[in-house]
Amino acid sequence: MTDAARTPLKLFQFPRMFAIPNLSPFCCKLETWLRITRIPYEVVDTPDPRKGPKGKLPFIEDGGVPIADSSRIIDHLKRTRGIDPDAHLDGSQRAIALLVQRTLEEHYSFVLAYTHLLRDEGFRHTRTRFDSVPAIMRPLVAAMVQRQIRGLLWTQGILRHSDEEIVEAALRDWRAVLPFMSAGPFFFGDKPCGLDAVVFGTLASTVLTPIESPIRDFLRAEPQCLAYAERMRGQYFPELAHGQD
Ligand SMILES: N[C@@H](CCC(=O)N[C@@H](CS)C(=O)NCC(=O)O)C(=O)O
Repeated sequence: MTDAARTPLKLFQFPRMFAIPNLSPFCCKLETWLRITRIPYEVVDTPDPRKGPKGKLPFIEDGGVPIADSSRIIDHLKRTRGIDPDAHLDGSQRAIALLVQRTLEEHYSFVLAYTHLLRDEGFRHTRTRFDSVPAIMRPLVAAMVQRQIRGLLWTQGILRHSDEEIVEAALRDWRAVLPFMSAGPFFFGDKPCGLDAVVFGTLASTVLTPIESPIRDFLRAEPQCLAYAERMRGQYFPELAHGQD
């Protein structure tokens, strides 16, 4: 056994908010993947993403070595722990998994940043993440972070659209993804795989938080969707399952 396999790895992520593993879809994805694969870890609450080796969260330290980016971390753990929750997938499921992951991570996650961190309804709920900042500095830090997010979303392009257009684009993402979701218990049926961590990562933030949006309304009205999110939370994060959504 190597040193890395003996020491529990450290997972650096934003502190929890609401009754979900993490508001960040990438942090939620990685922690869910760790629970699916039963790899031991300890969480280090990290409000400031600049602490990460690539300036983003999540990141891990494995045997003292920092590794950034949820997908690279998962590849590293598959390799070093010899665990692969995707081993049972066939070629077509692997292709669907990648397309769904790209849709949710490379498009929908930007919508989440907009609805949860910029839109008034979202910011009303998420401004408490600045509570650890000294009161006198809080409005300044919150304004600075919002300015950065606005810059990121403007450069990415999403912020050049109206609120209605952003919502419509997000609904298109989910209308494309949902037909591939099985009746359960997991995305592809009886066994969990890495895609479940990705899908739960984005769904939890949308349907298991009190942040209202037309996207949340749409997804909560899709019967298999809310049941899936609640089932994933109940199975992998039973300690959160009795929270208020
Ligand atoms: N590709 C990265 C994305 C991580 C990411 O975008 N994290 C966001 C939170 S959801 C972050 O740390 N943002 C802070 C920043 O960009 O300053 C991954 O999969 O880990």
